[in-house]
Amino acid sequence: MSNFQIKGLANYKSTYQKSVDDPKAFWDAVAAENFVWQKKWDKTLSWDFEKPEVKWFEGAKLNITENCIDRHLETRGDKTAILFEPNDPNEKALHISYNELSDRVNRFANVLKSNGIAKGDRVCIYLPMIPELAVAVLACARIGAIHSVVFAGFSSTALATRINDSDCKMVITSDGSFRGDKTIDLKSIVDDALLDCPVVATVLVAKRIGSNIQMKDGRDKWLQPELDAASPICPPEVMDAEDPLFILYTSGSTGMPKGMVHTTAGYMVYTAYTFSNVFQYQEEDVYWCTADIGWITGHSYIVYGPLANGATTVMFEGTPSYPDCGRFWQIVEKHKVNQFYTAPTAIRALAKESLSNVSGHDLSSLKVLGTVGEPINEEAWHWYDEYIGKQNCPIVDTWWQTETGGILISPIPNATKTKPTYATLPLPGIQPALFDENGVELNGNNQEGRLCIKHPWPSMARTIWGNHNRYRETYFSAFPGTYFTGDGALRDEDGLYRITGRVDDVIIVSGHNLGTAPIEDAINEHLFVAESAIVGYPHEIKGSALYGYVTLKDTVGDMSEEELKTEINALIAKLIGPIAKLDKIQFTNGLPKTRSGKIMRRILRKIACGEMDNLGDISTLLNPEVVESIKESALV
Ligand code: 7RM
Repeated sequence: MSNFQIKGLANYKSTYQKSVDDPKAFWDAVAAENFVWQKKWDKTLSWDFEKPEVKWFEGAKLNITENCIDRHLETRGDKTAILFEPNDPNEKALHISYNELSDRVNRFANVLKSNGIAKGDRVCIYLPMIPELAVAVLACARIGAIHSVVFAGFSSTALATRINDSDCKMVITSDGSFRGDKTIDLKSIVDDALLDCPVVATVLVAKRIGSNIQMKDGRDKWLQPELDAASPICPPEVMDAEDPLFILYTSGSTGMPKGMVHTTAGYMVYTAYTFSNVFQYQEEDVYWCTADIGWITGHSYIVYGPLANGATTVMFEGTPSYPDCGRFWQIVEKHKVNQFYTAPTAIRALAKESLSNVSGHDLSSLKVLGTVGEPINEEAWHWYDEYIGKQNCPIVDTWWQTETGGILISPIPNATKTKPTYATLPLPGIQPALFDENGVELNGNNQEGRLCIKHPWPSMARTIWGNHNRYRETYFSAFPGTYFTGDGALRDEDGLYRITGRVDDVIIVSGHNLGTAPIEDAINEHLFVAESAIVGYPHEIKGSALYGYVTLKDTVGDMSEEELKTEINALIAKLIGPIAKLDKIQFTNGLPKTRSGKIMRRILRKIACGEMDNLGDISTLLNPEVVESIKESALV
């Protein structure tokens, strides 16, 4: 892979420059030299951000599973492709080799076919983090069916909405799932959802927990007997570069979830390229991303990116706190994990616990640490650096979105420097720009504005399933001619980017623009604070005032709530300025979060504004129960 991995700052700079000067030539070379194609493309790129329309590698023919599986069999057939670590530490880990993965994917692909699934059909996958999930994803890709993975923590209502939006003909699920010391009855959630899904003809059921479930005649089938009867050979479907590979739903600020559509060739090229560079994966390494495959992070950096590189990718079924808060570190030690990729919310949760959870484990295999999903605060960044990385592992703070398909802004270990709370520099091919509210581009360094991307990259989503208008309006209308991310960012004196959060999280207090993230950072610096969230509420004089929700650690010494409030405000005044002091502070047992760990400020904002009865759908939250207790003691 000659031009694949960047080493050294000079190489980063020259590679980046080339990618901006001549994006087509740059991606042409990356795509030509590092993948197998059934036919090469006629045209590298055509694009129009007004329509908007983007096409990469038009005319090419390929199948992504040939790149993720078949091409590795000769040299890496016995190498572990997927290393499955079960929920229960006493259950044996499973090393699935590339040969075995090939066998499983081909059989599964044949099962899809024999159950009436053909190229272009949509298949909903609602599975826990077990090998069947990755295999089902790849089996769809093998035959050109469009997978729509729905995170197996979503409710039956949320599942039905997603199944119907894209008219899925089949659902793949399991009898249930293990999560910590609980089991979840997935099949009955599917049964409930399907009361409202007329198009679904078949449900394939993987056996995981061995519970006694209802099987509906003519619709439901156990997966294993089907796999056993299927042939282990299924020729890969010939796909066009721009054929859809998958749909993945992401929640908008309002209304229906958006079914982001990703296509085949560009997504493959970009996820493989960025995986290789951001994690600096080497042939013998073991790579672990703790995300769920139900999110884009799992699609791109558990399944497709790593497998396209012939990597060993860990799939963990369980949770960071079972059987205790040392589980992540125990797994790192057990499998000698080299690259570890997780979310700030997990880091903060574990940092809150006793250090003895970490210190008992040998973490010396680690080379690169990653974070994704939300801005990481200073305190969490330093804890990760010091206690997990032993100040010897670069932290790649990777900024990207479901819509972007792959990482756009991130440090590259051994090439570019890290800076706490900064995603730092754009990866090759990415042209970020900052704009002010009036649509004027902010040139030069030391600027803060709305983050846009000026030129297409191969893995950008091409549309919203069934609603191209919404795609245009959401991403291409605020700043015509560019892709608008919805995030704010600042560019420091050296040109490094720090993502400040969603732009709708900006609060204007007495004419001062305040980002929620820096205030939360300041609060989180307090020794006794575990986590916090800031929202604005209307104020007669200031326009908006600040309401802080603060979760404390288990130990707060002998301080009273009043003393704590005073100290928190003193800290904010010191770190940001008196203007950012909170008008109200409510101590909470937890903060409402999405299943992927993002704080739901929308709900907190409504509570702070006294709009308790109008919180919208909270059923898809990770912890809907905290909303009740926050409402009860709200300061309104
Ligand atoms: C990969 C993923 C996307 C939103 C995005 C940001 C936020 C993600 C970072 C981040 C600060 C980061 N996809 N975000 N990564 N903010 N630093 N490194 O999370 O579609 O689920 O979310 O997440 O606001 O727009 S996502």
